[in-house]
Amino acid sequence: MQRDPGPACIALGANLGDAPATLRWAMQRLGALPGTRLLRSSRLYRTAPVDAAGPDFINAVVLLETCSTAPDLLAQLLALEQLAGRERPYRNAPRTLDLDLLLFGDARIDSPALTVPHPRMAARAFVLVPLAEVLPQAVPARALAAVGDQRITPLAEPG
Ligand code: PH2
Ligand code: MG
Ligand code: MG
Repeated sequence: MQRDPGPACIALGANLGDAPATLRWAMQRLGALPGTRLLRSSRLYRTAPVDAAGPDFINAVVLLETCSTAPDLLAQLLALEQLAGRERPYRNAPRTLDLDLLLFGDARIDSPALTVPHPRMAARAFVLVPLAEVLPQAVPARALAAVGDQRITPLAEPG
């Protein structure tokens, strides 16, 4: 029997436009990518900007099972960002949709286009808190404690 390398983990973020609606749309589109299945979605969280200006962000994390390679999945993430009207006027500018590949199973990737695990994820509550909700074994308690001073609160569920 083949060993399961684990899911792909995607961080979603937005702080322009109707960010909760865009994140829900993106979750649905991620699950509809060819050869891909949405395994779990975290709640949506309102978060303070980290190393960025502008309004609060809405953030979440999803787990995917996928037949795609990591570079193919990255290209699909960028295409969805484009569909959502993403512009990049400067680094960490407010955005309609950001989709970051956090983990790709247990793969370690260090190419010019892609570093996995995501190099800054351990410093960010807006990644670790939703990731702990959907994949608790990936987030040690001391990692969560280390970002405990960053503001993050779950959004009320719609309806
Ligand atoms: N993304 C960044 C930089 N800072 N801060 C929050 N709260 N949420 C984000 O998604 C975020 C950020 C770079 O992509
Ligand atoms: Mg990002
Ligand atoms: Mg990004």
